[in-house]
Amino acid sequence: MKLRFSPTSPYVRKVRIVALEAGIDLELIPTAPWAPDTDLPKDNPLGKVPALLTDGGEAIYDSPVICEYLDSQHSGRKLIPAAGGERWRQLCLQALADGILDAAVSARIELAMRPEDKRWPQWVERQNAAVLRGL
Ligand SMILES: N[C@@H](CCC(=O)N[C@@H](CS)C(=O)NCC(=O)O)C(=O)O
Repeated sequence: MKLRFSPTSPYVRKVRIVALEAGIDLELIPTAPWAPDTDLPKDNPLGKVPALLTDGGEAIYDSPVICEYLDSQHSGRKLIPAAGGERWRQLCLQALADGILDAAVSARIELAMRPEDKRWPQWVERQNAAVLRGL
């Protein structure tokens, strides 16, 4: 399996940890999602990493879906149980972690990419507060 990845993406890091826990080797394909000439949308129309390419050539995207897919591809103890209360607890924890990442990335984009005169400090404060509550 191949993973389109960027070394700075926290979502990619999450997927790589799941792959390690599951004992699955991923071939890493360096991808710069923000590059204007990136071909990433052919594998993920949303233009985001991570995107997983299965051995059958299918593209799977959005990190929670990739994590669930990887977890289905090994015979060891499942990280995300198939059913029962523990499944919903794990999925909820993942949603919380993803929400923390969403808020942190959103604040980072505002501070690092948006022109200074167009920044919205209250937005950054709101995102940072969500990160802290989530943690
Ligand atoms: N919900 C997505 C978020 C992925 C995401 O936002 N990735 C960022 C890198 S950290 C990206 O590729 N951004 C490019 C863009 O938004 O155009 C997931 O969980 O996979």
